[in-house]
Amino acid sequence: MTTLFISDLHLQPSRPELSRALSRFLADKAAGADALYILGDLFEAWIGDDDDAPAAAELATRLRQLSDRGTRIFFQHGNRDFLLGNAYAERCGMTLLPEEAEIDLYGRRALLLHGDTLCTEDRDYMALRAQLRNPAWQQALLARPLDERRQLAASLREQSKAAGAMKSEEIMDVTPAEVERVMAAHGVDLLIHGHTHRPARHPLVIDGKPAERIVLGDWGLDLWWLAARPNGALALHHEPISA
Ligand code: LP5
Repeated sequence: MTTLFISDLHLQPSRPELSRALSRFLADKAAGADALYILGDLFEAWIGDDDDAPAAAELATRLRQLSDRGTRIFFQHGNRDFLLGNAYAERCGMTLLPEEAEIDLYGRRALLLHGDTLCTEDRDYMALRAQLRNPAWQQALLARPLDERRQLAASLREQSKAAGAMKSEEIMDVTPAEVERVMAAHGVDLLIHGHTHRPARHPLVIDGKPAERIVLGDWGLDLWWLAARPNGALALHHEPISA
């Protein structure tokens, strides 16, 4: 019995090896797992559930197979795939999680986040995020033709890369006070998130008690996953992504 966590795969047509690595992961490591949690940025850019890209259809089939065999699959939005909706989630057999999701991990309460909301010092991003998550803006955007949405996503990526080159490493990492605040607010001693691409296990003290923040890794060179077992053991793993 095991529960697995992954995030920041950034699946994209120019990197087919990522999709192959995920297919192998689903068939081998995730087969028979109690649950698989995908904590956002599964896709490099998700422009709407009506996207006709064949890779998305193939992935839906593979996720659905895992779900049909009894592994519960949960998805939390990232800053690249916040437009992923119920239609695609249902095709995959996965349940959408809220932005801050508390779960019962074999008797221990854990908080799951994508991780971008922890970067509160990145004020330009926070302002952009408020606009991108506005439901009225999203509705209007999703009514636009697919090609137009693709172009907007590409343009946003370019602007984000240019902005990132001018930001310090500290600004793009989590704000420690925000980590403490959100963990204390949820009364948890375990936080699991992605987004920063800085995989690590950070011991903490929250409300005077030992706690931990686990950061999942992105699937750039290695595939990363966290495995949780019923006895409370947690292990952060990685393996090279083969061509
Ligand atoms: O993505 P990552 O990790 O490299 O950088 C993030 C923050 N950037 C983003 C933007 C995304 O990369 C854009 C991709 C979106 C794909 C899906 C789009 C679907 C909708 C559109 C098409 C249908 O999230 C980055 C953070 C970084 O994480 C670390 O936390 O710093 O934030 C920024 O770079 C934001 C900039 O600082 C400020 C904004 C510049 C762009 C302004 C464009 C305004 C146009 C608004 C139109 C809505």
